[in-house]
Amino acid sequence: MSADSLTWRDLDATGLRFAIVVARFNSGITEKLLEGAREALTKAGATDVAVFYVPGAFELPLAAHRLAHSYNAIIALGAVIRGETPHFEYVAGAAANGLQQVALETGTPVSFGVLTTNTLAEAEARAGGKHGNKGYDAAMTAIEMSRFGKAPSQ
Ligand code: INI
Repeated sequence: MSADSLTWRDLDATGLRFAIVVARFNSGITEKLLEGAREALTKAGATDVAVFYVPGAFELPLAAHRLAHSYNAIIALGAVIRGETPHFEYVAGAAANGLQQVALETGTPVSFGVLTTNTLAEAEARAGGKHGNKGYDAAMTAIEMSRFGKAPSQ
């Protein structure tokens, strides 16, 4: 299939198992990301979706590592907001690097639905606001990568 002909509308999540891991920190944002992820999975036909919570984005990689062998893909959701923390770079960097490491070590797709923004308003715009919903996008990426390299289903 060419890059032009594949659209998210074509993605089929039937028969796949998904784990969504949600950070409770900035829960006003992360719950909206969760709504977006659930909407995408439901639209694509997923019926096997489990949701797990961790304290903050820093904990997402360990949770993803624990779950990686039991699911077709992991969707990691969090919100790291620069204005609220002097250690923004550490938390955001640890989440990004750690989640990538889990994917590469285990071979299980881990999608990065972690907002890293300067302000709460920027996060709101990306959690169901004018810039869409990053949770929705992360779920669609998880579906696509679950199918990556595998024969199309009949
Ligand atoms: N965790 C977040 O998910 N987002 C943040 O913005 C944040 N800030 O601001 O510090 C944050 N901190 C908590 C961190 O993820 C860990 O839970 C904590 O350091 C304990 O390990």
